[in-house]
Amino acid sequence: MIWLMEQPKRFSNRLPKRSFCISLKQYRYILAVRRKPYIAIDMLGGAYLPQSIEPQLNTIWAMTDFTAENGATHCVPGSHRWPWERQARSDQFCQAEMSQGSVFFYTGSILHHGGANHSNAPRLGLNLTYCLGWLRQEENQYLSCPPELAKAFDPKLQELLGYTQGEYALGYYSDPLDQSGTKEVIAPEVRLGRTPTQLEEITDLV
Ligand SMILES: O=C(O)CCC(=O)C(=O)O
Repeated sequence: MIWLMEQPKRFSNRLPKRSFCISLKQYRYILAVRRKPYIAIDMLGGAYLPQSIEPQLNTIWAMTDFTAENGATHCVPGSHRWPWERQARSDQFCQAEMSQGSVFFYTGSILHHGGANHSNAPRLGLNLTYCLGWLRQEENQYLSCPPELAKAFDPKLQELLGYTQGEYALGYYSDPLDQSGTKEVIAPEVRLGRTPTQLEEITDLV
């Protein structure tokens, strides 16, 4: 640990850096939603960061057509520049109507909500969101995708999940059973059976 803090530059140069990672992944299966919509901002760090910093980018992939009738995502264009507490009027929302296979991009501070589904079929979407690599992810990827599972993933996906240090002192782990005192600062990739530098050889994401 002391070694790490005293030689940050040297350590830093040897490690790939993760500039962003997956924050959340979830399927949305919207049947008939008739309750009052929950209007969301996904930039959960909003209370801590200046508004000029947008730490999150979101995507929703349409697995079925997204239509006005089946509740295509509602959002308020420009609301990422609004003060945190400003409420939207219903006439300020527009809908991300799109055909199956399309993707809707919106930043973490855009006001949005899923719409009511008035059709007879479900609306299916895949919501993948990304945050800056030095932030805590919305979904705890290390529990959702523990090393036993992540080992089999493509290295680029491993990196996106967070199995790469975001910086020299962001994300290492210690071996709790080690009594030698030599395994206090281990790169996460070691749990996946490879070294950090191997990633640099196989990916251009760093
Ligand atoms: O259902 C949707 O289309 C999006 C909903 C959503 O992203 C949310 O509720 O945070």
